[in-house]
Formats: sequence, C-alpha cells, structure tokens
Amino acid sequence: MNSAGGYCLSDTIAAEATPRGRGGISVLRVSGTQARKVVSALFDRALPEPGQHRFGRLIRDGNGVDVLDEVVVTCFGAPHSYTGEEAVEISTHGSPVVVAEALDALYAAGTRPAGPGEFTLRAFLNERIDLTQAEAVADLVAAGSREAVGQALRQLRGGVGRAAERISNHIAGLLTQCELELDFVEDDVELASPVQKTAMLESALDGVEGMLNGYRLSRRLREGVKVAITGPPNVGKSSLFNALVGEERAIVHPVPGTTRDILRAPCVIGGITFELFDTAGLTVSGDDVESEGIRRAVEAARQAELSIFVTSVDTPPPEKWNGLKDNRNIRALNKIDLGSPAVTSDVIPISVRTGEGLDRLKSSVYDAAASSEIPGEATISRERHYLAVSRAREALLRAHEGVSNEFPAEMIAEELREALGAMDELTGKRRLEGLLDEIFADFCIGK
Ligand SMILES: Nc1nc2c(ncn2[C@@H]2O[C@H](COP(=O)(O)OP(=O)(O)OP(=O)(O)O)[C@@H](O)[C@H]2O)c(=O)[nH]1
Ligand SMILES: [Mg+2]
Repeated sequence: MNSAGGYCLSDTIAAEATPRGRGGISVLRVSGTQARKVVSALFDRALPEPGQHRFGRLIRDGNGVDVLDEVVVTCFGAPHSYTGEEAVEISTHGSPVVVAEALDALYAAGTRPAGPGEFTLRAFLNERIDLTQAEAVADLVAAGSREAVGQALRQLRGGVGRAAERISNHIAGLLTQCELELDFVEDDVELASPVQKTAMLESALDGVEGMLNGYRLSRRLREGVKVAITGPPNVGKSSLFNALVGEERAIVHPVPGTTRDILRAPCVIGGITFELFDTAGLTVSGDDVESEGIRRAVEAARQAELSIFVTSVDTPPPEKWNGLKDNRNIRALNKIDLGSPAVTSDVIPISVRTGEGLDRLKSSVYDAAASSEIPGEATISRERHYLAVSRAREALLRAHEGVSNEFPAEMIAEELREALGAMDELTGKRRLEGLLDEIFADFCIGK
C-alpha cells in the first residue's frame, strides 16, 4: 500500500516531535527509507548504528558550511523503530530558530513535512501497533489525570487487541465448524455438538461483555464523573461548589433561591476528574423561573453519576426529595460552625466557611467514584470501540439463539461472520472508509 489517510507512504517524512517553542531540547523525527541518507548529509560525523546515538554538528552545505547546531543523533533500524521504518531522531537545542533551520535543511535534503499523526499512522500500517494502540497514543498525549494515563497505557500495551484476538479465535473456530457442516451436509456429519457450540459462543460473549462493561468505567475516567450538588435553598450548595472547584465561580448569597441556572466546572479529587454541577435549591414554592431551575436540578441529579445532597444546620431537615436516586447520594450537613447537632453516620458534617469536614466529603466522593471494579487490560475507551463490540455482541446473541433453536448452519455462519467483521473493525484489520482520516486528524504533527 502506497498511500493512506491522504499521505504518500513511500516518502521520507520529518517533523518536530516536541512542542513548538523554547526549551532545553527539541527533537526532530525523520522516518522513511531515506532517513539515514538524508541525515548523514547534514551531520558532520558518521551516523551511529541503529540503536545508538552520537554527538556531532548539524551542518548545512551551501556557500561554505553553516553549522546549524550541536546535536545528538539517535538511529533506529527498521522494523525496530516507532514507525517500523528506518528512522532518525535529532535532538537540537530547544530554539525555534534552530528547529526551523534544521527542518528546512531536512526538507531540502529529501524529506517532506509529516502530517498530523503520520508517524503513528505508519506504525499502524506497518503493523507495529493495531488501531486501538494508535488511538491510545493520542489518548495518552491528551490524558489529564493519572487514571486517564493508566487507561491509555493499558490500551497502548495492546490488551484490547489481544482480547479481541481471543474472542475472534473463539468465533472463527465456531465458524469453521459451521462451514464444515455445510460442506458435509449430505453426509450428515455433525462435527461439534450444540452444547460445544454453545460453550464456544458463551466464551466469545463473555469476552465482549467484559469489554462493554469496562467501557462505561473508562469513559468516566476520560470525561469526568458527573456530580450534582443538590439540596434545599440556602444551605450552601454554591459555596460548596466554589470550595471544591477552587474558585469563586457561583454566586453565593444569603437570599434563598440565588442559583437558578445550572453551573458546571471540572475538579480533580485524588487523580479522578469530576464534573461538578451546582443546581437550584429544591423547594416546592417559588416562581416560574425557580420552578424551571428546580426541574433542571432534578434532571441534573438524575443524569449525574453521583449527587451530594446538602442540608444545613440552620434549615429544617428536608423530607426526602422525590425524584432523586438515594443510592447515589452522598449526604452532607453544612454550616456546623453554627452548632453541630448529632448526625447519623451516613451524613457528613461540614462547614464550607471553616473548611471542616471537606476532606472527608472529598474522600467519600472519590470512594463512590473509584469503583471496586478496576478497569482491566482489555478495557475499550472510545465510542467507536463500543459500537463495534456491541455489534459483535448482537450478532453473537443471534447466533446463540440460532444454535439453541437448531437453525441452519448457514444462518449461524452469517452471524458469526458479522461478529468477526465487527471485531476486525475494532482492531483495524478491517478498515472502514474515512476511519483512518478521522482517527489521525486528532493527532498533533510529530506524533
Ligand atoms: N455559617 C455558615 N454559612 C455558610 C456556610 N456555607 C455557606 N454559608 C452561607 O449560606 C448562604 C447561602 O449560601 P449559598 O452557597 O448561596 O447557598 P445555596 O445552597 O447555593 O443557595 P441557593 O442557590 O439559593 O439554593 C450564604 O450567605 C453563605 O455565605 C457555612 O459553612 N457556614
Ligand atoms: Mg446557590
């Protein structure tokens, strides 16, 4: 294959791999069949062997020799480089002028600028990594928390691809059985009993279900766990919101009914990213605007993964608020600086004013979110993965039904092929039109 994602793959490409700007060093990446040849023309010493590095001067041969910079050159031999191609990395001083001149010299010597994600695209096309690993590279670079980094690293190590392969092997084994049965239909040879077939299908189904279950958790890690702060008016919800977010985002006021629109802001607790929602105080009386605010508050609490239900020492204890899911509520009693009544153990006494109890509240929020279920090696992380695996699951369920009802082998084989195709889409063995463009468009240049 010579072109993919709009790129000509036989070209040798070059780009800065470090972010633009001034710094200690900048790294330029060169990859392709001409990588060594191009760089050796610009380096004043012999290039090191693959896997080695060498200090020297980067030079430009014009009218007289210009020294562009003193650099360290690292060589990688195919297929043991990031891209799987012959590759060279040049570490220059972190000067935008040096980088611009060095890149110009590389382009003049026979490379072209790499497009966004083109190094990773080549790694995929050269089968160094599968598509889920390529996506993990982008996720790792974009990760905003330890958990998101962990998820991206697990995916980068190829856990999803290996699990997909195990599942595909089960499906392919069964498909072979069905196809054999079709070939020997006259001989009436039964090669696998329905019980054996069901067992193979169930192994495959277990695998896909594990992947789908992990998805929800990993999506939370990527996008932030939604936490709604709810409760009666004037108990200090907006004050708590501001305290958790770490800045004065919401208006705090002694008059009840201050908050009407929902405010949202991210906050990180113990490495998990949360998305906090401040909502209108829940009350039965009030004008139309307030009622609309309350409707939205209840809706936000419904949609959130967690809610912190706040009451306060100076307001009458609320009756249970209909419409809020109790099991996902963390209950806090605010303003204990005004006096601290005895509370049951499921209520966390806090004072936003003095800061008392806030650490305990934060650890409850963290504990409630950090599910006991640790995301496994095979956790999928993107909508694209979820859709492909869901399709595989649907097809496997239909095949399961087919086996139970002794449907013709051809019908079952058809479902199994559909399931296999869906698994191949997950890993990129089967490529849908435009998919690579879409995935690699998210990458930065130099990755
Ligand atoms: N004494 C004391 N007052 C507090 C505390 N937290 C908040 N308040 C005060 O309680 C009043 C209401 O605070 P808000 O944060 O606006 O309360 P709210 O729940 O968002 O109110 P609504 O948006 O009207 O529903 C303000 O005057 C705050 O200063 C606290 O821990 N102790
Ligand atoms: Mg408020």
